[in-house]
Amino acid sequence: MVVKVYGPTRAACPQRVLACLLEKEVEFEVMPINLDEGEHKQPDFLLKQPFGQVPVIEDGDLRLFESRAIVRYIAAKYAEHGPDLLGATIEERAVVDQWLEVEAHNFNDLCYTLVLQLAILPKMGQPGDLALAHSCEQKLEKVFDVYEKQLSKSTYLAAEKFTLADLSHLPGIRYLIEEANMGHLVTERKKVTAWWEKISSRPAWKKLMELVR
Ligand SMILES: N[C@@H](CCC(=O)N[C@@H](CS)C(=O)NCC(=O)O)C(=O)O
Repeated sequence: MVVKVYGPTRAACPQRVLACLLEKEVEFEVMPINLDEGEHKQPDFLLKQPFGQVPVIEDGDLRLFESRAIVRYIAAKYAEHGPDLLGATIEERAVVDQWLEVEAHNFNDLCYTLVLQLAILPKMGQPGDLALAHSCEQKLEKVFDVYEKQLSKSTYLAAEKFTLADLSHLPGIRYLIEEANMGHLVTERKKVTAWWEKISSRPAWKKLMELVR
């Protein structure tokens, strides 16, 4: 059964889901949603995602939104395909969940605001708030300092192997480096640099980048 993914492939949250499907080698079909034209706020889309955001997936009778809930679902349902992204024991899964929560609550908002102010708004012809961007950058420095420490204890954030905790960071960090010119947050940290090089050179992520570009 082909999983339908609603959302533009250029947006970070759908990319989290697409990266997971590619890792797990699950067949999918992208159902394009034009954010610039506000398609995600139209009544028919709101029936799928009541908050008017992407992504949404449909897998048979199941319809699901929230990208991190979706990747957890895909990793569990398609456990027999591709690499294990969840952890093998209850304890390993708990640590993966912990770092997934860190990505969602400590990293994502700062990353999103920085990219919005430095890349997205200027592209739309609106000035970004540089003071807000600077404050987010300083806070993100601290988050990456924590990652640097963690990555000196384990090769990946939650384990010695790549998991959803790492995968979930891929879209946001790519935006920081390539769109917001914030690559120094990564390159100034040895372990974070080695980690980023490893996770962003995975075949699934490279394949997604080919689809997107
Ligand atoms: N927590 C949600 C966030 C979804 C989200 O913010 N999606 C963005 C694209 S990355 C979006 O739909 N933006 C348009 C909007 O919010 O109007 C998830 O992870 O799925």
